[in-house]
Order: sequence, then C-alpha cells, then structure tokens
Amino acid sequence: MAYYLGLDSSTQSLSAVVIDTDAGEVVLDESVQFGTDLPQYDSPNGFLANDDPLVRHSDPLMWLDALDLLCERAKANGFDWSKVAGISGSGQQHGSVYLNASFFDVVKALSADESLAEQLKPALSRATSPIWMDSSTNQECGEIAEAAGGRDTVREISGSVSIERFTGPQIRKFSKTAPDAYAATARVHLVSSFMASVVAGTDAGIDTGDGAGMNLMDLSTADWSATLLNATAPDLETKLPPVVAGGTKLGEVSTYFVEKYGFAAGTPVIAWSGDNPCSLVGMGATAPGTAVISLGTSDTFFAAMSKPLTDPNGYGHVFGSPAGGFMCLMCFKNGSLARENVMQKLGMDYDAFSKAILEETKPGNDGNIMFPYYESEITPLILEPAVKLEGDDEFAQWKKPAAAARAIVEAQAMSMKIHSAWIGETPTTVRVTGGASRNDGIVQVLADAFGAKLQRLAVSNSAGLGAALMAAHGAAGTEWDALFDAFAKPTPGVVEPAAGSAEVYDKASKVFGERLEAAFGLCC
Ligand code: XUL
Repeated sequence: MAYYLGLDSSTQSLSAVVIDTDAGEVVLDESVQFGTDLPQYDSPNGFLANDDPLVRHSDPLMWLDALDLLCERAKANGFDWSKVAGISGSGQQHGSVYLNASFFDVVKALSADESLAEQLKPALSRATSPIWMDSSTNQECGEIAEAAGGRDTVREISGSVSIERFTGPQIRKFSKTAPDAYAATARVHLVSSFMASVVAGTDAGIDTGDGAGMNLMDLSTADWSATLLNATAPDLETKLPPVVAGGTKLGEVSTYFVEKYGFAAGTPVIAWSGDNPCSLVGMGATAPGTAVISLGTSDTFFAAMSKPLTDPNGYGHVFGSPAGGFMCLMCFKNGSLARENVMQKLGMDYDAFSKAILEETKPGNDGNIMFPYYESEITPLILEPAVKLEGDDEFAQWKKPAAAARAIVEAQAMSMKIHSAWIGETPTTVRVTGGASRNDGIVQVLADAFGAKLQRLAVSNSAGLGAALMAAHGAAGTEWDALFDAFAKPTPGVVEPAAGSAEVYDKASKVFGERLEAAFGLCC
C-alpha cells in the first residue's frame, strides 16, 4: 500500500488530501476551517480584522493549531497516519512568517507533550503574518523598484513587477515600521516553507515555485537576487532560507508527528510550494501547451512555460513549476461575481445564460462589446470600477439580453487571450475547473476564443491534490504521467472550438483591446 499526503494551508482552511497510488484513489480529504473550528483566533475568513482595509494579517499560530487539529481529527476518525509514505504541501502564496534565532533549535526539538503553537510562539519575532490579500505596501513597491533600477528591472529579474502582496515589499514595510523587531528576525519563511519546516522538524528551503512570488528571486539563477535583496531591506540575505528545486527532499517527518499521531518514523518530507504551482500539478498541466483556466470568484489563467518570458505590461507573474521549468499566472478579479451580476440584471439562471450564448448569439457577437468591471480589476489594471456596453443602440441600453450574456463571457475570454499572449505559446488544450466550468455556454466561448480543445476537470482541491502528487513523485519517484493518468483525468466530453471561430476572435480581441484602451485610457 502506498499512501501520499498533500497538506494545503490556504487562506480559510487547512486540508489533508491522501492518495493511494496503488488503487488510484483519494483515501482522505479532511479539512479544518479556521473560522468555525478555531473561533478563538477571531478570523472568520482566515484573517484578522484591521481598521485599515488595505492590511490583511493572519495569526501563524492558528495555522499550527489547525495542523494539530487536523492530524488529531483524522486519527480519531480511524485514519492510520503510519500508512503515509511521503508528505508534501501547498501554501497560500506570498504570506510570510517572521522568526527569531530560537526558531532553529525549537523546530528541531518539538516535544509531543506540548502543542505546536505553544512551542513556536516564543520563536515568533512578529506576532502576525501579512498574507496575499494585503495591499498596504504601494509605497514600498515604488521604493524597491527605484532602488533596483526600475520597474522593468524588477520584472526581468524576478518575473513580476513589484506587487503589493508579494513578500519583498511586505518585508520592506516591516523593516521600516518595526526596525527592532526586524533586526531580531533571524528567518523569514513563506507560509509553505514555515509549515514544511514544522512538519520536517528543520529549517526548510523555499521552492522556486513559491520563491518566485516574493520579488526577491532571480529566475535565471533560481537563487536570491543580490540586487533585489539590497533594494528591499537590510541584511536580508542572512534572513532567508535557501531556494531549493521543486521536489527536493527536505528531511524526514518530525518525531513530534510520529509520537503524537502515529506517523511512521523516517517518512520523507518533500519541499512544499505555493498553491498555484501545486494546482498546476493537480490539474495535470505541467507540460507547455496545456493551459488551465480556473473559474471562481476571481478567474485565473495559468500554464507551464517553455521559457521564462515576462509580461511587458506587468500584469502576469512567472513562478517556478514544481515539476521543473516555469509557469505563468494571471489573475482576473471580475470572475463569477461579474457573471452573476449580469445574469441577475438579465433575470437569467445559469441554464438560460448558457442557452442565450449557444443558441441565440454567435462568436463575435455582431460587434457588441461589454467591459464588465463591477469591481476594480487586476488584469488589466482598472482602479475605478465601471460597466460599459458598446455596440448598437439597443444593446448599449441592455435591451438585447442574449447579446449581453455572450458579451460578458466574450470580454472575459478575450481579456485572457490578450493578456496571456506574452507567454509566446498558444495553448492547444485548455483545462477548466471551478464552479462556472460546468456551464456549456461559458466553456464553448473559451474554446472558440483560444481555438483550443477544452477539457473539464472535476478536482475540488487541485492545490491539495497537486501536493499529494508531489509527495508521491518526490518520495517514490512515480512518473508524473502515471500520476496524472490516475488522478488528473479530464471528465469525458472534450469541447472543440467551432470552425473559423479562432479567426473571428483573433480580430475581435484586437478590437476589444483597442476599445478598452479608449474607454478606460489604458494601455493593453
Ligand atoms: C497569487 C495569489 C493567490 C494566492 C491565494 O498570486 O495571490 O492566488 O496564492 O492563496
């Protein structure tokens, strides 16, 4: 029997996905919800309340209590942790944990007599951790870019322009606002490498997948960039763990978990990564040519890349792939909420919406265009939300419901097409996941716009599953293809692009980009 564990430390929960690679089955899928299971942390959505809406911090002790609770709960439900032959994990990206010099000894000698949180609390040099939802570092982003030689230099070295939620700007802000606490910090870990450190009882390295989300790593060397470190904060080179390749064996599970929960002594722990790199694995999309579109509250587009090109517009990010090489990630904030806003306005449910797209309208929508920015947008950068309709008079007054239904989906699909062109390779296959991927109309427009075949994957936690696959690959050397065949298979029924639609959307997306630029004063 070969069981492999993927832990997923996300914003609102900690989950364990255990796969049985012999049977090709998920044998455990257990979660601890921070809000409901750990109410003492006053974090109903996984983060602490703050008067400043730009600040989003979490208590790292909450993540540790969640790990204890998860292990305990599964054991109490009869799960035998000793069957697990390898462990890896996924962490919400960009979030950081600040530790003093006692951390190195404490993490090596965790005692089963006390909780993880009790033992690690004295090792924190900062009580809270800024997470990816924090956008309070705009000033620091500018300062880092200036010190490093410009915004484009930061992008060319690290794969992204300076981004508020990325770890480097967050570290800089801490070093400026709390210089003493920063000086007392001996280690800055990411969520992924912090949790990996605890599980392996060691000071874990940061993998290139998550390391690239810090604005500190040089993509060309897969190591920290002296230019970016110096531009960010004093003595930072002494405070970061090493960068390691995806799949690196960090060590063996800490005796804490052996004694307390019955893990087998010697179980290998494989480097953890960020949730998006792990999702690339969990979606079986580690080969260039296959892109993933995840349709959720926000939509994301990610894909493995043959070369680490970067987005000249500064919207896209480049991360390492846990399977080697690189991946891109683009976030589109106006996803399901924008679609649902339009449906509500049109009085349509998902079925009527799909029917309007498939049966009552056609690719290109007779030139009718919507700019559906119900909220500020990340890609392209639109700070003032606005919804605009351009086309014939009736359409512009919302009097053509079917065309409006198609228009929002086309806007989202064309925006993804335009803003993924910089990766230099057009996907031949697109894998869709997330709630809205069940909708035939939406999926057909995506297939048509990309001129690619669309596959649906019914994976509920692609990051946790990806981490479990990373554990199997790293600990047992199981080939990726065998793992993908067993665990990342598309559901039957490929959606093919309609003949000629790719040409229609090549032209339509050019027009969309130009009109968007004019309507919002942007550069696309
Ligand atoms: C990616 C990002 C989010 C978090 C979510 O850049 O900020 O996707 O990783 O956990």
